[in-house]
Amino acid sequence: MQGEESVKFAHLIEKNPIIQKVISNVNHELVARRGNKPSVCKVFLNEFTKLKDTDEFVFEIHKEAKKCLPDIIGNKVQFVEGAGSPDGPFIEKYCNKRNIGIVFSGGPAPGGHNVIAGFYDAAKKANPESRIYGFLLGPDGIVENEYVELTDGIVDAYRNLGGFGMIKTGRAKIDSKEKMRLSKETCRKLKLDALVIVGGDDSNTNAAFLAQEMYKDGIQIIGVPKTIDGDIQVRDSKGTVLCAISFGFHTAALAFANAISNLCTDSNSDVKYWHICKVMGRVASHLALEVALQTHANITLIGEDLAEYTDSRRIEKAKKEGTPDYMAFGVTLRHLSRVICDGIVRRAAVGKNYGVMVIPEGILEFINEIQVFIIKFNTIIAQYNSTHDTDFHTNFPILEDKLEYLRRLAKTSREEGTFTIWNTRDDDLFNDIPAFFQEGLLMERDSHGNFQFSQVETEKVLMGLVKDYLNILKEKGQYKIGLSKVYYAKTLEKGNLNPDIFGPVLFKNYGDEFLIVKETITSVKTLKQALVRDGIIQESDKIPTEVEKIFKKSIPSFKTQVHFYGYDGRGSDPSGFDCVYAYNLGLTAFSLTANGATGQMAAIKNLENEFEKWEPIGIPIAPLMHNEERKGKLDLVLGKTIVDVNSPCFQIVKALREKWLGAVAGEDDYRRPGPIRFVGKCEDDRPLTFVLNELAKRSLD
Ligand code: FBP
Repeated sequence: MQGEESVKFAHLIEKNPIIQKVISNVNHELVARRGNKPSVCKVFLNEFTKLKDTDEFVFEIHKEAKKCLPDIIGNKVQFVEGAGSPDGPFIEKYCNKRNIGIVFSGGPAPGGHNVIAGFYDAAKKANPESRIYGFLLGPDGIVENEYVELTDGIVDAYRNLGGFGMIKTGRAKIDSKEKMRLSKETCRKLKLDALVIVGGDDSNTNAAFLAQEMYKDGIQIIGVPKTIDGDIQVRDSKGTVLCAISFGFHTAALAFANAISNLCTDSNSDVKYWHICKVMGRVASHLALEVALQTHANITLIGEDLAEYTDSRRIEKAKKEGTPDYMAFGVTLRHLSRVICDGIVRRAAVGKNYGVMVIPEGILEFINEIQVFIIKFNTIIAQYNSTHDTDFHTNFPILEDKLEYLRRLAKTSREEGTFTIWNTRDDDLFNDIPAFFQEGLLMERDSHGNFQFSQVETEKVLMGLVKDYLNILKEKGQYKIGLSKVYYAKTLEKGNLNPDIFGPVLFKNYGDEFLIVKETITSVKTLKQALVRDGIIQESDKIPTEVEKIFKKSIPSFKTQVHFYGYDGRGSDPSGFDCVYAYNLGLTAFSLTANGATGQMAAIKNLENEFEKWEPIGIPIAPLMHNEERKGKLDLVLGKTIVDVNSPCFQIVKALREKWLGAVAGEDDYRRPGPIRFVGKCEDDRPLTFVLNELAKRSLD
């Protein structure tokens, strides 16, 4: 029931066009975005484009890829070139009336709508009669023949806008004979000439298998590299970069960086919290690395860096003893928590008991003991499913059931004495882990067999250990807040006390800019003992109020605020870079289609350089594939690219780590990336990670 007031205001809205404009969802930003025309690569200024195969780039071909994808394994890298003044047959073929399907697959990534817009514009320009079908809700739309025919109205409404709202997305995989049969049926019903799959590594893997399967039917399959994770990067076997990054990465990183930069400002103002920011990126830490460069947060963990860690003391000891020590390689959760605590304690010592820490979502993948658990569970679950021809997660729906099954495995291993994948030691170690984390590790994998890191509260696990260790350090008197010498002197002088008399008794570094209370002074009681022992006060005296105040100020309390940056960045409106990049990917995908390619992925070479140097290309997907463990067995997939710890951009971050930690007196080195812009130039109008790689390459060459 509408109240009288609501009716009154409903009338007001109805009658007042200015109010209507203010509350309309079509605001200035939306109109400007929709009206923005992304720049196109020079080659697309030609009326027609053609493809030129090149042998310049070579790949190491996996024998399984050769066996499974025979019709597309011989594909070459293709440059998109202007077709000049082509002959009649070329024009006829190029401008053929086509039916083409397009689908989003996997998580949203900013720029997706521009891929469709670029593709749609090019297809309609070649032949306005061509029909473009958008399959709904991801690959399931192909299997179930659920689609919408795209029109100017639909496409125009989403130009330069974030999300995948136009046709939605889904994570299904066309991985069974039945799904393949149904997909072919859809293609037949719609008389499709081609299908464009806009997706990540797994979706492009799927694209290669579809290309092979539909090769004889003459249906072309083209992939487009999408994912905010930034883990689709293509190099040939000589290391030449063919695709520096997928679209969506830049915007997501900027969105995270902007929010995290605001936390740096808050933390530095309110000086009481450590902000713990988990950022998306299923496995690779590319997003965290870019955020580090964008914000200069105090601590940024990079998973790939942790995996490289070697404990030189342990290695030395093992060498002397003549026994290998496998635990000397890679970081354990406990060790990592110690490294984090070291940073926190050092900042506190200069009065900064606050800061900002960035944790990549996939960090667990790089932690020794967790990686072992993940691999073991993948195998155990796969073995269970194939032996019992049923589903592990359906049969053991709750954690207790799963743990009971593991206990039984450990018991069998103990009683039968044979080596099995799960023994008593594994069981004991696993039982030391908090229940919520056990549940996370045993969770169902996604349709592609990936561990779902976004569902696990990684930061909770890590910060639990950090808090425990900080408490130990606090009890030992090693975690203290450093107090400025000036503040100390002023406080004591207010009580008519001589700072130089109390200073040497209270502090271990009296004379420094930031004073740290001695480790032995951890309570009011030990404070009094120290003062009495040095003859500053008598046993019967009270501790002077100002001295007690100084002591209390030195006692830290570790307060955190935890944030997760993922879905918000994925849903952001695209940056100028992603608007232009994605639109040109759409144009490239059409050029590949119009020129008869299949099993190719649209890409832009030289993305790390100025726009004028961008070169649209087609990359063969099959030669990029290799075998990887998925759901406990080896599968042929397109490999993910993780952070290269030898890359200049990582080395630059490493070189600046100490500066950004800011464990020295003075202001922190925080950087303000600012909000996402879709037009205009600035230094971060491309991802800083590859700008730095390129700049370093140029100056080191
Ligand atoms: P894609 O690889 O499909 O682009 O998705 C990436 C991602 O956003 C990861 O960063 C994250 O771990 C995952 O998707 C989250 O998955 P979901 O959307 O199923 O929660």
